Amino acid sequence: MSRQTGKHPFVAWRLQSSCVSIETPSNRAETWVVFIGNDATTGSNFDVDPIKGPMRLRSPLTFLLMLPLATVSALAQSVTISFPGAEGFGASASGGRGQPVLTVSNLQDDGPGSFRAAATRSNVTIVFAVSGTVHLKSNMELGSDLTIAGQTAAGGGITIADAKVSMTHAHNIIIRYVRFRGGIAESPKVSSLNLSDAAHVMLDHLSIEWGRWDNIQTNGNTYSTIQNSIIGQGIVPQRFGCLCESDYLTLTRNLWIDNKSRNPKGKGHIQYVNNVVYNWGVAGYVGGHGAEDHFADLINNYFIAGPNSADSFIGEFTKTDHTYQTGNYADLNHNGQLDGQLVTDDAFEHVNADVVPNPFAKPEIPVHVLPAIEAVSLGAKDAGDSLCRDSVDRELVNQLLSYGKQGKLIVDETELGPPPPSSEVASPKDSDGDGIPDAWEHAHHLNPHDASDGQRIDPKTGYSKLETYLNELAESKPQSRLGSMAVCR
Ligand SMILES: [Ca+2]
Ligand SMILES: [Ca+2]
Ligand SMILES: [Ca+2]
Repeated sequence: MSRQTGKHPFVAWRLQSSCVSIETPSNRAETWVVFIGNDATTGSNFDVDPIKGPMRLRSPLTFLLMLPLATVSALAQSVTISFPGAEGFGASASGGRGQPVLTVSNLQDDGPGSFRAAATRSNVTIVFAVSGTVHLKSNMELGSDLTIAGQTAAGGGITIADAKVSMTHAHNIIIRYVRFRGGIAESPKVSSLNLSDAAHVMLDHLSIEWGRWDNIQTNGNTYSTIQNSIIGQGIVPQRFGCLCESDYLTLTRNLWIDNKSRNPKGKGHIQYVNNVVYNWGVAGYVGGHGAEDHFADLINNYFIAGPNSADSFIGEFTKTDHTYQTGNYADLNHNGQLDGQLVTDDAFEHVNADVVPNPFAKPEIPVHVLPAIEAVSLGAKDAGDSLCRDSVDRELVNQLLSYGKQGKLIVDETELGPPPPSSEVASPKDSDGDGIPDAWEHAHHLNPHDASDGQRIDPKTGYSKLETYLNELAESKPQSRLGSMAVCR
């Protein structure tokens, strides 16, 4: 048996490993990879689930795992993160990677070329050749193994309005740069976006507003992330942010604004990092306050009271809310300056939380943690559909930056005046319909008359050619990165 030792580039799981060449009884040489289960950061040990990635072992013993190289390659693909910048429990979602493309070409409620006809399918990536607002006539359910690439909507981007979008029992979904605004036209007691009973969902740069009960509901959700999003301006009858009842949900770098409460209400296992909460009404972050055990890590968040805010930036905890907190700030003085105070464990004990010394959450793809004050400036620049902030989102960010002076809980969106005008711009030409414009295909040595090349996975990155294009689009917002709030695609 020959032996070769060296580090395998499979670093996503931060496992030490070696390659070993073994001569099998059939004299067919196979290369195997040995994993040694020492996590470099925590000293903990993992086992390996091909869907969820490494799972924490209860045993402190180091373990050995041998897998054929071909199997390891397949596993390595399964942990390619959703896109650069994806973090937390949902960041291994692959959506419609490598699957065919469907193009939304009109703003109709249903029928060929509509959002509904495309997004209710599974095993697809959805791109937009149209921008503006889709007025849904009824609630809709998304498919599985699905990517919705809102960054492809030119001009003012895409808004889904007037009804609830759900993903009940769906799995493996990526959605980026879309506005979901149910509005007063939707049924009472529903949300704008519903992740209930869905698994492996990655939501990024969404604007989720005007939900009639909560803006978002996640009951029964597992292994998901909501990041870089605006969750705000809930409307009657309840006007709440999120009933986030999930096992392993990461909420990071979101702006929660003008919600009467539940920013969110956290039940299950909630990782809550670098969020900014502005102008809550009754309460900011709300505990699970149920008989069952709940776990939450609140790390480096900033709570800023606005005109409608009581002092209760946290509330409704019980001793079943096992809560780790560090680096959180609360600014309750409404003085137009960002000058919050560091939140102490005593503040959480005062509202009856069970303060614990260590965080529970160690997702496979960790969350990059910023100081709380940097989360505020980043949220102001980048939260929501920041490729094009419309007048609604610009107003919300202006309220945040008044640091206590401006903000309003609304009854419903009709009091805001006419809806924001949609800025419609023609999409670039995509002759073969693979989601990649001809010009980009030419520049990257693809064939603008061959739809199959967009689905091809680049072994160097783990992303399809289409995803490489989509990731580039999402990163191409130089003005918003510089702080402008009115940038359009
Ligand atoms: Ca202040
Ligand atoms: Ca193309
Ligand atoms: Ca092509």
